[in-house]
Amino acid sequence: MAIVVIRQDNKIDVWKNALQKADSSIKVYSYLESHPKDEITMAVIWKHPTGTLANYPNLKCIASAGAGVDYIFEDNTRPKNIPITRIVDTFLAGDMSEHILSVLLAYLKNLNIYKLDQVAHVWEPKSYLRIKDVTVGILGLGELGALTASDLTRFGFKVQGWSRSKKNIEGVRTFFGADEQQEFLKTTNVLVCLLPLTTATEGILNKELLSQLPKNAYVINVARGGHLVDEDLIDLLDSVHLSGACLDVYHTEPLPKTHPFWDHKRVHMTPHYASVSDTNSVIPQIIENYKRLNSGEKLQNLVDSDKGY
Ligand code: NDP
Ligand code: OXD
Repeated sequence: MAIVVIRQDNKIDVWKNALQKADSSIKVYSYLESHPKDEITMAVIWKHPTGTLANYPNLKCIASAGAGVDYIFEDNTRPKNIPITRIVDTFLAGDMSEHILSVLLAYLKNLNIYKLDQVAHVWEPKSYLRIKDVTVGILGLGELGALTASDLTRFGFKVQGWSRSKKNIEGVRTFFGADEQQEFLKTTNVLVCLLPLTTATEGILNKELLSQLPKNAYVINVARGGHLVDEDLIDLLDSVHLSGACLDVYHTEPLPKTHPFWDHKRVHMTPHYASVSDTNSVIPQIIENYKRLNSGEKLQNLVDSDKGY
């Protein structure tokens, strides 16, 4: 029994060492080194190369090193009948909430526009918005959306959220299902996407949906690039139906240099770094699941393969 870490970024040794340090009795390998494939029972992965999961005949669990699992379902060569777990973590949720608060304040007070003005040596005071006058609408009221929603109410924002099933969050107006989506959209000034990417949510941020937001609405996508129809966003920004957008995630990451978002004045970009799994905080839940796997106990933070999240 052993763990393999599979990821293509430069954090593979950080994860391998952190797992090893957390419990030195567990054998942990990087998929890049020579290792006994038939010993591997758990794969701790993040955006793995397609096909690599099929190399492990005794794999019993796929553990996503992040909250999202869309990239796992995209790999049709993955072993299908084993559990998938994901990260649920207070720092991951808190960091996302702080990111969204920062983006909101920059939007209200025109900070991104002033940065462009500064570069162009332009002195042009602009009217600003107040927190109390803005309704933030969050698509997805799960681990990240629910915390963000309640945090924002404490700062004085009016907050509403939309999810698949009905939620009760103090101070937050909640909507659910297709029937309640229209009312949610037409009363939202800043739309935040915190949905998982699934077959049901792919392309959800399209012209039809975004046009239902009031004129001058602002869009924040921190979920996945696949939620957004890029051309529809650009059309609605150019026709000034939307006042701007802040994006952290993209169809292709890194975003290709020729993509129109780079030079669009009303698109503000961050490089998929809104909220990142902190090994110190999340390794214990992975180790705990490894132990449960070995003792046959129910795993934590299981993904529902039928729902895709
Ligand atoms: P959760 O699974 O906890 O929550 C998902 C929410 O979306 C739930 O409220 C769920 O409804 C709702 N939802 C799912 N499908 C639908 C649907 N078809 N219609 C309406 N509502 C739906 O996810 P997290 O909050 O942990 O994470 C959300 C996403 O954030 C991740 O999947 C990931 O893509 C992204 N993320 C981005 C990061 C970044 O740095 N940019 C960092 C971490 C995550 P219900 O509760 O009723 O099931
Ligand atoms: C995640 C992410 O899903 O970082 O955790 O996007």
